[in-house]
Amino acid sequence: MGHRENESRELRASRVGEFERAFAAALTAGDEIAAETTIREAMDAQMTSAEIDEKIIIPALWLMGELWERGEISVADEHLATEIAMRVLALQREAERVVLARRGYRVMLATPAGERHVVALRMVSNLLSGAGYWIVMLGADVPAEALVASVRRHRPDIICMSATMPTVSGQMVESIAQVQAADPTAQFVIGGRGLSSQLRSQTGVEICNRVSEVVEAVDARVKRAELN
Ligand code: B12
Repeated sequence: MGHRENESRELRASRVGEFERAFAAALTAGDEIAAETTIREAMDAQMTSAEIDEKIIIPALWLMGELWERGEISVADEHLATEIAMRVLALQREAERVVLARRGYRVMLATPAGERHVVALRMVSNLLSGAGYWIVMLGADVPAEALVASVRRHRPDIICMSATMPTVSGQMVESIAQVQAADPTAQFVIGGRGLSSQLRSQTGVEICNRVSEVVEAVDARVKRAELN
């Protein structure tokens, strides 16, 4: 095993250890909010449900049992801790339900004609796919007509585009206009330093400043489309 790999394992193990200690402290204090916050952080750190169960919740419950045996906490404290642990399990189930619900939605990704910068688009793809969305990645340099044809074929719920070069902003405007002409309900989430102010006031278009905003933006657009 390489040095780097060893280091990242150690880092992960130390984070898991931190979650375990924080969760055990929350159970000992009967603090449901702190317990929930710790589990949300563990989920955000990409821990699976099995890892959260085995490495955080179960060890904390063992500790509660030991504290009770030693007479350091009352039976009521132990019951409260178990009740909090059960509520946290419901939280895990809810998070899984949200991921499964997103599987039913397709997000198409592309950059407009002339745009070859795709690092942001790849990050967006990873974030959306990790959140459960079904990705249709067209990649870089997609002309407006080709995008329209692909939208007709794959029927995405949302289209994400990125423009880094200010010179391609016009192409982005053109792509959005052509897709909206073919499907007036089309929804866009876009970003990139090349976007012009013209795009800021367009209907059906949401602008993000950071890749980390994309899941929330797509969630909101999908919900809005469902309500219409
Ligand atoms: C990597 C890179 C390349 C690579 C791209 C490889 C690839 N496969 O992507 C290559 C070498 C091919 C390249 C080529 C060129 N590049 Co270049 N490139 C870069 C570089 C170093 C990094 C860009 C990047 O990927 N950043 C990482 C992303 C994640 O960050 P970001 O773009 O800032 O995105 C943030 C937000 O805008 C937002 N965001 C962006 N898009 C989206 C989309 C959505 C949906 C969401 C939610 C958010 C979002 O999220 C990010 C923050 O969280 C930049 C340097 C720089 N300062 O940016 C130059 C840079 C962008 N390139 C530049 C230039 C000039 C070129 C070339 C013209 C060079 C040449 N003469 O050939 C060509 C043009 C190619 C083309 N037609 O597109 C200039 C652009 C200047 C300008 N404003 O016009 C820069 C700024 C370098 C510089 N300082 O001069 N480049």
